[in-house]
Amino acid sequence: MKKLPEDFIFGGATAAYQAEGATREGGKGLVAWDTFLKEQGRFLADPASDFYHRYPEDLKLCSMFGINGIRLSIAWSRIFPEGKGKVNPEGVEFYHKVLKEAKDRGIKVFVTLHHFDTPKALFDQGDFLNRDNIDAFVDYAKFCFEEYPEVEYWTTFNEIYPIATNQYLLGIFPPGIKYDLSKVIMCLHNMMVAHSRTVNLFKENGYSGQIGVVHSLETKYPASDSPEDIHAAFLDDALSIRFLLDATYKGGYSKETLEALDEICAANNASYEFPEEDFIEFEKSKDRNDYLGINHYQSHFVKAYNGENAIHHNGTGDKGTGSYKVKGIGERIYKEGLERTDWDWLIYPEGLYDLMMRIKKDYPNYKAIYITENGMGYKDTFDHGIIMDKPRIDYIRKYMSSLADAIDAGVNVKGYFLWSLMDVFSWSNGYNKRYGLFFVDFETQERYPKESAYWYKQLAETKTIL
Ligand code: BGP
Repeated sequence: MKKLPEDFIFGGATAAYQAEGATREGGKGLVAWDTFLKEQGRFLADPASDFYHRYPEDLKLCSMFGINGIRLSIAWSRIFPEGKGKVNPEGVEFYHKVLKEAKDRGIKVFVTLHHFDTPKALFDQGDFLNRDNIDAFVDYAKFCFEEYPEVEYWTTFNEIYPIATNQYLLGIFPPGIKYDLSKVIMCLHNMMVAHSRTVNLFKENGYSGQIGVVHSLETKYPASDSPEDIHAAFLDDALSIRFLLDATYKGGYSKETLEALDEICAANNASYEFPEEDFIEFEKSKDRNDYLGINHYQSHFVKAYNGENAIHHNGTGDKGTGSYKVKGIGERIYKEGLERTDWDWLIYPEGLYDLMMRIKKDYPNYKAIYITENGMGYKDTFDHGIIMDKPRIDYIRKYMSSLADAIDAGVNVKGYFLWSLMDVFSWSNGYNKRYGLFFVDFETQERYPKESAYWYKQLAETKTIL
């Protein structure tokens, strides 16, 4: 039995494009995903879970199930359909209404400004590889800070690393480019500059509330004790974790991080150039982040790999079909005896504990941590309105227990947001990978609490992990 603090947030997470649906309603501008998904022909982001029309019902469910926090994102293209310039009043009003409904119910809201959905007009100009779009993002953020003083917690970006790699390494996000490490690195860096400039603006203009960033941090372990595997895990970690945490908290990249980057670039015929002035922004923002949001679902065991790039994304839930081998970095392997989901995501709760202890040690200016996403994609079965999702409950229990251990060991963790509040649309997997506490029948849009929702309610009420 483990206890969580009295003022802990037991939240649920969502994102605009995955929950709202209504992609062509209310004056919303296009995002790159709209055309990308249409071309692929597998699934679309409409209707998703129709949060655009059903947010009062979803927030009511939060209240009924003890959920005292929600993470949501503003769709940039609802506010500025073209990314900049003309404002869409209907989009602006929509988020005022959502925020009011949550406030009336006493639910704390964490608002993300960018969750994978750059407006198409800007995306087509190179997304964050184009530095003009850094200015556009900062302007959009400023507009939101002034328009929505009711927001208490702002997040600049959701998951910069998956954006960069899914867009330019795996090719599963638009524009669908594979194995271009130069683009990966420049996208990571430019988005960190956009984050840093936004934080500096927020603090220098004295807006009320808190601001932070959400990073996807998945712990890396060597597959064996061999020096080659240890080095492979170091390289994978350097690109996916150290690079971003250094930029967030150290005012620049450490020597080890840059050496790793150079080694990865040499193997991949890649290069990078970081303008000097960016480090002035990093230096100013490094102690201004009020919190770090961590999205953590899994860990990776990494083995040395010298072959050609070979990645296969398991986006269908056929267990064992995923593979990840990157030249000059390593191969992520399945470790015997460790559980994984149907989408090949390793279940390893120790990874969350190790990650948090490392942040406390290596980035002591982190101030506070929120677990902003964690959860289990699962093929739920629906039996006359009853959804028994025991594997999901076990998953949450184990990860929550790791989190409680980290708190006991002195890490300042203040809340947890389960991905996801209700079943939503999944970017590269569609609708059969469900994560919600509430089952959504995507035909009728009816919501049904799963067994996990009752379990989570008890957890939120007792603050005790049984
Ligand atoms: C994170 C994203 C979410 C969500 C989640 C689950 O990377 O921030 O938007 O989708 O992962 O991932 P998936 O839907 O691919 O299973």
